[in-house]
Amino acid sequence: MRAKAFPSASLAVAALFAAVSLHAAPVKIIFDSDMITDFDDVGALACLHALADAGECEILATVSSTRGNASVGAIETINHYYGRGDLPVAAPKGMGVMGEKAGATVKVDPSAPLGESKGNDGGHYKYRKMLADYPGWYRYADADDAPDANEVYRRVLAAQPDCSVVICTVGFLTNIRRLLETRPDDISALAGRDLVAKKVKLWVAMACRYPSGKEYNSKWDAESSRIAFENWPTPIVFSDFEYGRDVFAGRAIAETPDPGPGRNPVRDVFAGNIPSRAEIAGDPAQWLRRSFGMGGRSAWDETAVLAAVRGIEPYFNANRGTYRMVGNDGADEWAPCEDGPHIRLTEKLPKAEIGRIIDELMLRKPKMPSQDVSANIK
Ligand SMILES: [Ca+2]
Repeated sequence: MRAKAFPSASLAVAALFAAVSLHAAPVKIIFDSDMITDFDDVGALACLHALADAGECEILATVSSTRGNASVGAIETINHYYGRGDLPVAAPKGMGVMGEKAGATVKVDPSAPLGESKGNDGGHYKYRKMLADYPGWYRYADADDAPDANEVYRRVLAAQPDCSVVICTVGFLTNIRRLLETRPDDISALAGRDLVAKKVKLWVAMACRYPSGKEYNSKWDAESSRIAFENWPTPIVFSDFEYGRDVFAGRAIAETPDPGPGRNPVRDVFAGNIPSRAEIAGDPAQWLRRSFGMGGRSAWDETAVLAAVRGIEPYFNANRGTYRMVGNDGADEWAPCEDGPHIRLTEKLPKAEIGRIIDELMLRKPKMPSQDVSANIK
């Protein structure tokens, strides 16, 4: 299925800048996330909802790129908090990362005690805990029970105007690969790549590592990453590992007064997973290696949401080239090229200011509180 990325990269990217710089209408977004271990995904989805509350975007679907047990339920819980509990959700079928960490080959045993020495649920603990703390806020306790991401992607895309949808991935590329490989069906007479070419105007991906190396999202399903990057028919904007690693966010919401159990899942995750200021002050270099700073957690995924909704111009410099997977062990490589199909984001606005913008979005109260929250707890 290998194909040239698109016929006129320069024209397409020029159009991209115009399109994302001058939004007259809310940006139509599909959000694709891996709520399996790390938690910048939670910040990213919170930012997306805040931007939707402000009328800057319209969220079309929120899908999981993993089969990790609580991955879909966590997305639903955050959607519910923002009054959008009815958004389409989905997960990959037949393949995809699962378990308590990206390298796991089996799913977490649902009967495993929650957080018992964190041994049974590993990095997935925070998401299993979210589902335990917010009963009644989600439909799918196991991602494998959720609809097929192929069906949701195809149904959502088919219903949208041509060249109108922005896809923002902040996890693995499993769903993107599977979508490209879909065949014509009852939803659309177009095969996956043709449907994407017709309906999608841009893919913004938190993925890859500059100038070369391995990055979590692109390496754990490397075959899907390779197929997705090589065959995607629109420009791709990358917020890569090196850009987001020293953008920090999340301490602001973590340090807000505790509203009590079961009231704010976004605050819960950041309050429960960010080291204290004193801990970081004691050994900032060690915490930086673990992707924490005084401002909170590295905000890789939140930066992708900013670029997807508000565009490149206000915040980032753009470098043209091509990201591609090399070899079979999940490594990637950036090749600069002035008419390349990809854009890599680099610092324009100081990163500390990007962190403050993200924090401000995460701190916003939902515009549409989901009724009396307690009334939804079964
Ligand atoms: Ca992620």
